Amino acid sequence: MAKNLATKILEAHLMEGELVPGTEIALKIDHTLLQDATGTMAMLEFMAMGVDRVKAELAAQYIDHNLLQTDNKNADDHAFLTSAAQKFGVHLSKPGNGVSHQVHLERFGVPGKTMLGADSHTPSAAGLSMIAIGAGGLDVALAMAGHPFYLPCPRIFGVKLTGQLQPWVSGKDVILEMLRRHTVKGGVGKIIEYYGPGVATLSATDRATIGNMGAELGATTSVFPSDHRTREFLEAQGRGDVWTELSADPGCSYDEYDEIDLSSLEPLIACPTSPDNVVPVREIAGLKVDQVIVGSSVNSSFRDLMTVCRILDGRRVAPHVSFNINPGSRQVLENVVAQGGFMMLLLAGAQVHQPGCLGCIGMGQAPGTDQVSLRTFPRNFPGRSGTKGDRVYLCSPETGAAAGVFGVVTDPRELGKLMAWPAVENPERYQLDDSSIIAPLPAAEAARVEIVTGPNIVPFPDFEPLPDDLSAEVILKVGDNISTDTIMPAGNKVLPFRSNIPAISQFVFDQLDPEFHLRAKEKGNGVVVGGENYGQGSSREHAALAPRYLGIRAKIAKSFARIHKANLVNFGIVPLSFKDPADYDLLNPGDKLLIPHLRTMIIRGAEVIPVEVGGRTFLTILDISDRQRDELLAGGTLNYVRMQENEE
Ligand code: MIC
Repeated sequence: MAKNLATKILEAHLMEGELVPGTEIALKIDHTLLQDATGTMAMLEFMAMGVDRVKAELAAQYIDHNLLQTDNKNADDHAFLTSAAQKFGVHLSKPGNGVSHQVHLERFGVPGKTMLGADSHTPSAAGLSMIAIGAGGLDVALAMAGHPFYLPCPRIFGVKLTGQLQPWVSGKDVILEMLRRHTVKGGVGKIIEYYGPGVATLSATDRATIGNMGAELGATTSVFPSDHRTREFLEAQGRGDVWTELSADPGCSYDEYDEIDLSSLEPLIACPTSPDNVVPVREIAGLKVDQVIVGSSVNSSFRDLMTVCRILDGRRVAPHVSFNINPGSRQVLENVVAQGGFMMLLLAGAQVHQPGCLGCIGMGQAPGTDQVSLRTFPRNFPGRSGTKGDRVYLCSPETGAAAGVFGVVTDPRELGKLMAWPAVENPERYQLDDSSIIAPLPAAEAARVEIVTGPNIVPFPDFEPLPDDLSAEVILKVGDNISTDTIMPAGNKVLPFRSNIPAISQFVFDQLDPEFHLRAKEKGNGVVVGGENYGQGSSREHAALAPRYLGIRAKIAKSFARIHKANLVNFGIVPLSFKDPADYDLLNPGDKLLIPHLRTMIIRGAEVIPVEVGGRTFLTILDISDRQRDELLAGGTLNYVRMQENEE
């Protein structure tokens, strides 16, 4: 039977279950990816499993998020991660070497492999035809320890690409078009597979852009065929030997279809405050722009930055615009420098920063009050930039550069009146430099490495098993599409506490309700009520772990985002969805809920869980696997894994 590519890669890695959408499957994971913001906790979790050395084929730890060193904390975390990477056999990419996704593409990615990353943008590796999935740190720690990754089997959504992008339109516009059509919920439970004649017109790094922001569609991941464009990129990286050709069988089918004629796309922009709030750039043309940032985890490749360099070459950025460049990697920066791009940026008045995530995760670069910021980043959830009431727009490097030149939002095709389309391609052979990647030590030497834990590394909290009757109070009620940025903010004030749960828990829901943490702790057992797509966005498990630390025992929502739901179970929070979404309207903060015999019901496999409130009963659904039920009962996955190990 003719098969699509996603199915072929999944089949080659299937360890348990069958490829029936919605049922639980277990996948063998080849590569693991950690970054520093989620990685300190994941590394502590890995250590708690008592495994001597990583068992995945390749494990990489990147330091790319917490780059500001305003006190000891981030530097302590870097030292901890460096020593742990050495001890356990993990490649360590040093601060300043670049964003995990870009560096992994450059130096480690292999077509047809699976990867699990503690970062929702891990699917950037779609650029090299990997099935790369974002997950909570604990799931990645388990994969590092050799466990398979469990997930609901996704549906495969085939998107046929035809035609060719017009000048001044690029990969970002393709994914913005997907978001315009399908919204931030459109990819939930799906792998998006791109196919068709238009694919060959996109470079590996364009494909990475599209894969990266598949996360914004809520997709499990995205995948592209591995073809001559993939080989071209790998050869340019001196890694042509890892290339293999991969494609869907002719005549295969998909669970769902869409088609994009690349020739018909125009420059698009996502308006505040959601990545799916997409309009053509021309519709908001003329809006005064205060800040532009090109780069970070998406649109930070050589092609993207060099395109901006060429646009700015011989021009000056408008005087009122702060124009910033965040290179995706040291390699990108070195190659831009080698081709004279750096000088073009400097002479144009751009601020060039070190390679890393930076403003994308609120590590600096926050815009001023009411300022309009155009960013090539993947997300613009409220307050994510670090500024309350921020006005962040997401766009392509071309649109960002046009705003830099004209000082107002401008359709980049207007640049065509000033200059020819630069048509930049990635280099045929990159200048290579792996001096900022520390390779794993041989096992004997690794065994002698001492793990460095500074005062910022606080041990993982213990959680008790689930009680039989759960009585809890509604602490907060929120609306639809609440992102993990709202639940557990990032930014330079909060991120340094990622390895200190008691400290970070004080910031839970800080934007909406600064008293949340006090109330939750005071009440003992708490519940949060949410709308649709609750917990979308980042993979940060702290959005489950910190609320659990504060006593949140259940979340009741209309629906959940995939990674957040898995994280809730991992830390013993019961994810219940309303059977009748209208019951959402009946609940209010302060309501006292009782779920009698919750534990017994979970043991019996009950899917419908009645909840009592003020003399009424409403029904909720617990849609999780049998394995997840055991984890909930144990008080979380770590407790469950430890229990199993003790039994063996
Ligand atoms: C994000 O874009 O939100 C991040 C920063 O990459 C996060 C990771 C984090 O919260 O540390 C993600 O998407 O997983």
